[in-house]
Amino acid sequence: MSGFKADFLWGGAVAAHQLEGGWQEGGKGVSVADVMTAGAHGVPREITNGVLPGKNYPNHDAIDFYHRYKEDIALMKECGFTAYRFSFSWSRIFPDGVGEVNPKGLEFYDNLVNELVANGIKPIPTIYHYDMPMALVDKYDGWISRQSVDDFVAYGEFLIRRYGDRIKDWLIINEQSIIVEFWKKKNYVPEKYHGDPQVKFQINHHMNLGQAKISKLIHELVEGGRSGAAIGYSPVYGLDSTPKNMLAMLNAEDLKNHFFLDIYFKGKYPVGAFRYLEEHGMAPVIEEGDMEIIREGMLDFLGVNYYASKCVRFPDADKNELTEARSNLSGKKGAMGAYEVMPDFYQYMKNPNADTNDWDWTIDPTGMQYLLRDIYQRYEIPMIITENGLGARDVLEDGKVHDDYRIDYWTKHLQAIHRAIELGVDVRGFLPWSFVDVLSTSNGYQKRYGLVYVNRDDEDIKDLARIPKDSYYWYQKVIATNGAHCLEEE
Ligand code: BGP
Repeated sequence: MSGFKADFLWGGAVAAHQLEGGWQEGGKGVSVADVMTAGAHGVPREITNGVLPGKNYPNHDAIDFYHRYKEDIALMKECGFTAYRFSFSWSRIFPDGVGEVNPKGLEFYDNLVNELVANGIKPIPTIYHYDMPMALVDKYDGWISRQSVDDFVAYGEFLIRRYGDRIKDWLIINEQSIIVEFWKKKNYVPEKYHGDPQVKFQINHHMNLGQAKISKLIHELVEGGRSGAAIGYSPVYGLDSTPKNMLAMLNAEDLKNHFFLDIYFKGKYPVGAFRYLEEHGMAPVIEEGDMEIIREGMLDFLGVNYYASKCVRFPDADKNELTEARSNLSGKKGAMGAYEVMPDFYQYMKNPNADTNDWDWTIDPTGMQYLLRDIYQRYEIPMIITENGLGARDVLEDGKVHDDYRIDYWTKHLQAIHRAIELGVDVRGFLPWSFVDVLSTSNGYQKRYGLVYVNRDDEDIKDLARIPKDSYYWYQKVIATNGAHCLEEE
């Protein structure tokens, strides 16, 4: 018997720039995601200053959802989806970021939302998912300028006024935690700022203000509207029980997790982490009235994006200097670029007690139960899993993809969610990453996550055929039994 409630939402998640394509169609403006190259084995994806000749930008066509959304929604329906997480592309709606709205862009989202609703699939949108309009970067360096707050709010207000009758649950910003961690990869940050890590916390503060203002508008303008954010969340484990390593765990939890959730649900920054940033010259500038804006726009629910847990120790004396995280680009286990160090606070490291995927992301279903219970205990808010999945090099054999490793991953994570629910945590839905193979933000098309395979790779867009994987048919059964299918072997 499944313990998932009858109205538990089952679906999948995606983001505009990773699947839509049509980067210049229907009057769309350029976004920072459009100037991100493919990269290759060992060669990082690069954000270029504009679209440069001779470079490969794989999101320009992506998987052409822009033209194929009906076919894709039919596949969602056949799988049994009751919800779908997607993002609006800011520069498709406002090509210049502000000012004139683009009617063709709106028409696309009108059609998409209506098609979902007509198929009984609840649309759960993200307002901002890594794709700042390039026009605003050119104008004032994007999120680095405080002007971005007003422009973001104008865009958000436009969306909630237009779709608030059909859309009640809104995710405002995707993964501020990851935007801070990889601040030069998930944003276009001009070179002149690259040496100043304070900038990433300033960007984050501007996002907090914009998000809070939009949250308040959702409460005022949308009848029954609920505001949320999707956070990239990794529970942090201490390497061992030495007091220093346990302290490092607390430090990392504060700066990597509570730093975001305390803003969303308590309206303040955690004091210890904030003081640490002040001591190191990295704290954001907070203007008078800012914290009031944040308190007035607290969120109603949390979208949890969980892939992997993290492990820390107190920094070794010879490693005790500010170091930024660098991902594993080759997809060779153990080739992780660099682990983050915050001096005298924490040092990230590989967890010696857990396995990883090929890109060194820890595989840890227990972490799912751990984080859900921890977050619920601290904030007592409803949650939806808005991303969870396994990146792998799937192989198409005789028209089939046998991704039993992914079925195993999701089965164990769903069992962990179920156990957390049994223990009283309020989890209302599962929207794994990803419904379909989309462009990975760090590893192009080598790394796939979808329930549905897409026939393309980094260099060749081929025929973009959609081929349901074994995990798709497994998930169909999970949904049909409201979760019981994945609990059978618990
Ligand atoms: C999250 C993002 C998604 C998605 C996913 C997988 O951080 O919200 O957009 O891409 O991670 O990560 P990646 O694409 O880097 O493999």
